[in-house]
Amino acid sequence: MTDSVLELNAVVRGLCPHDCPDTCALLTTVENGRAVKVQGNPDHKHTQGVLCTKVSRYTERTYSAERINQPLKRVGPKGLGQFEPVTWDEAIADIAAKLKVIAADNPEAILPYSYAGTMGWVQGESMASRFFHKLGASFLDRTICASAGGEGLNYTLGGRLGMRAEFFEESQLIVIWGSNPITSNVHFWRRAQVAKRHGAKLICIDPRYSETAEKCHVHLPIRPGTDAALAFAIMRELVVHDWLDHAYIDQYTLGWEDLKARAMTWTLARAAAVCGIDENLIRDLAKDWGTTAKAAIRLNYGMQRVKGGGNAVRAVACLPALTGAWRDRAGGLLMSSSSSFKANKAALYRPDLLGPRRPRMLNMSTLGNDLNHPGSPTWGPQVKALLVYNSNPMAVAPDSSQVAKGFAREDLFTVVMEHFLTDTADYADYVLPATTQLEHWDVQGSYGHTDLLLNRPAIAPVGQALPNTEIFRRLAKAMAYTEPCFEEDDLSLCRTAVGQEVDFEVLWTQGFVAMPVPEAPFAEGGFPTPSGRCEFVSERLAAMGLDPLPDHVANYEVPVSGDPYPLAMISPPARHFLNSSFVNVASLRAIEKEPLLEISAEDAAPRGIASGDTVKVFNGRGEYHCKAEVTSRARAGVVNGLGIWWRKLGLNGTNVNELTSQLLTDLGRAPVFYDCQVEVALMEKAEQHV
Ligand SMILES: Nc1nc2c(c(=O)[nH]1)N[C@H]1C(S)=C(S)[C@@H](COP(=O)(O)OP(=O)(O)OC[C@H]3O[C@@H](n4cnc5c(=O)[nH]c(N)nc54)[C@H](O)[C@@H]3O)O[C@H]1N2
Ligand SMILES: Nc1nc2c(c(=O)[nH]1)N[C@H]1C(S)=C(S)[C@@H](COP(=O)(O)OP(=O)(O)OC[C@H]3O[C@@H](n4cnc5c(=O)[nH]c(N)nc54)[C@H](O)[C@@H]3O)O[C@H]1N2
Ligand code: SF4
Ligand SMILES: [Mo]
Repeated sequence: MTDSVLELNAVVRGLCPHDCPDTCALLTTVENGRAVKVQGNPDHKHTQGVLCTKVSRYTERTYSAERINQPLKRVGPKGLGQFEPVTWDEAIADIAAKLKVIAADNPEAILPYSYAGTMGWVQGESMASRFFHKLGASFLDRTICASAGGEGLNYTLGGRLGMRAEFFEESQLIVIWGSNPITSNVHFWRRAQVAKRHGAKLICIDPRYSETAEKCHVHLPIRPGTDAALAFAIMRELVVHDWLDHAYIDQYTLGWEDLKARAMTWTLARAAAVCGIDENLIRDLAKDWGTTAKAAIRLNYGMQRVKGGGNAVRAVACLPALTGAWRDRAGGLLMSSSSSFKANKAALYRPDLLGPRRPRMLNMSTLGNDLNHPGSPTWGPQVKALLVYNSNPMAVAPDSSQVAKGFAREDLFTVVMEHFLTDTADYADYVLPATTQLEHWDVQGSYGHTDLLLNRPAIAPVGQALPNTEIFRRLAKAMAYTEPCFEEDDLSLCRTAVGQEVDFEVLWTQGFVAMPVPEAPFAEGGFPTPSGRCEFVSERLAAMGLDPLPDHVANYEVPVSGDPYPLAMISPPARHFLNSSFVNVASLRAIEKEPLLEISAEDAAPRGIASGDTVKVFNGRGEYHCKAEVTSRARAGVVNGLGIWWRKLGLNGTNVNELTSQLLTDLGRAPVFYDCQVEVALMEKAEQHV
């Protein structure tokens, strides 16, 4: 088997690499060397032949006239996106020369910055990690999305593991908690629909009356950051009514007496006051959870982007063990399945190239502070070079005015590998054109199901684009790195990544392979925690000086009387964008129309705001201008700023992250995007139509 030659006419098997729990299997139809159609693979049970609207239009994105198709060098001021084309040789030689000078002084002044533009194991961190390990660059703590909840799961269940997606179809109760699957997990939503048709009750817990909440039987519109309070009140009801599975608790859990003592302080009235909802909603939810067989929770990351996000996930993750819901394959909880996969990280990333060096680690979620830090003996050197790939930090990182100030530093050397001239690319000294999924090899697991998939290139690279791997290979050569690992080709990297446990032949012929995970992972305990039990109490947390039990941890920013910023703002995903990806795809932007703030009638009226008016959303960190929509999607006291728009497409060149802070969560060092107080003021009335 060798690197297959691209065929002019074919249907090519691939996988969707975007940051989405569905990880679909793709079929790309190629005619005369051009991709004409991208569809879901009907043979893959999680994809079922269906893709979301975004990726169904992948050819529009791939062949967009705005694709960067040659290396670019900055010719104007930083941030204005003024570039001239250069050759690859020139760009690589100049970048390597600059990195050598910085590294000669201290390689930790160089910082990689990447996230999940592609989640592929090969175009993600393979050759890139090798390069940065050899260089001795600073490490990046990749916390921007899932680390608070991920840690919460690790301490409670022992890993990012849970129910298998397919068995939600058999559930009788599905609690959709901090998630809007119609937007962000559409293949799960299809399964929930199957369950609903079989009589299951669907309950949604979300401050926003989301597209999903609208389709569920019950909606609990809790205040942002109050999920743990709700979970504790449910626990108390379970105790009071003895809806507990005592045998499961005795055999397979740790610390119930302590947890119970804490839960008993959470009366319905106390929780209702904290969550800002009617106590009957909580009572009924507890009864449903305590008395329904095959009861399942689909927890998602929306509820952990607040100060107490890690604790909230810990509290919710205790619920299935209390009722023994894990005993049935259609009961339990799923937040992430990513621990089901065992990428061969040592072979892929080659940490041995570090030798004895142990570079400092900088948190991607505090990029604003990090870029503006002058350096110190304890913190380490000032950041002098930033290499960005698979991410758009100017749009997605919190506290953008600080990020922009950092990126604007004249003494910062910035390289951005991208498909498009994003907000971040506008600040680059060099922009390097990267291939898309249709143009390169990759292999990848999923965080919403348990299949591993292979991606074959369907078409030749557009313009002069190169895979991330090849860009790092060329940089390694220019830096005179001679280790053979810098020569490894992408197909070989796919094999390296997968390791020995997976039959590559099956992956090769079928395009996907199921991981050998049990149907009901914790039916008989077997939690991969130190005690082997579901750990209500965690000695690992106690050893770090933290509360060993989960607790309700209030938001950093809570409304107090006389507060200049009395409204809580959350900024969840827009349906037709994926974080800040796809915002520049014209047909998708046409559906999302323009940056929008959802506001309740109660909050709009006293401010003189009507739908269509232009408003200013502001706090001590900055301001963001957008259109208002007065809607029941927003509850009183909470406004919803949807999607991550490109700043340059916003009314005043900012987006919601102009308002979010660089504070971090209780566990996992993650950002608190949905723990953010603002005020909203009318700027301009919409034109009156008569
Ligand atoms: N179309 C689309 N799909 C996406 C994305 C996208 O941008 N667009 N993003 C992808 C990424 S990166 C991720 S991480 C995943 C997961 O994405 P998530 O971050 O889980 O996003 P959603 O599924 O929209 O669910 C978030 C929901 O949580 C609600 N929420 C906000 N604060 C709270 C709270 O304090 N408590 C509770 N209970 N709910 C709260 C929001 O109103 C929202 O409806 O989705 C992925 N899928
Ligand atoms: N206010 C607010 N902010 C948020 C969130 C929120 O809910 N609210 N969500 C947060 C979450 S969950 C996440 S995961 C982060 C996401 O943050 P990011 O991971 O930065 O995601 P994207 O904004 O999609 O940007 C990814 C970029 O990678 C590029 N890309 C894609 N494939 C490739 C490739 O193969 N090679 C190269 N070189 N580039 C590629 C795309 O063109 C795109 O510009 O944002 C976070 N920011
Ligand atoms: S973004 Fe999600 S739903 Fe859409 S094709 Fe990719 S994996 Fe599937
Ligand atoms: Mo994410």
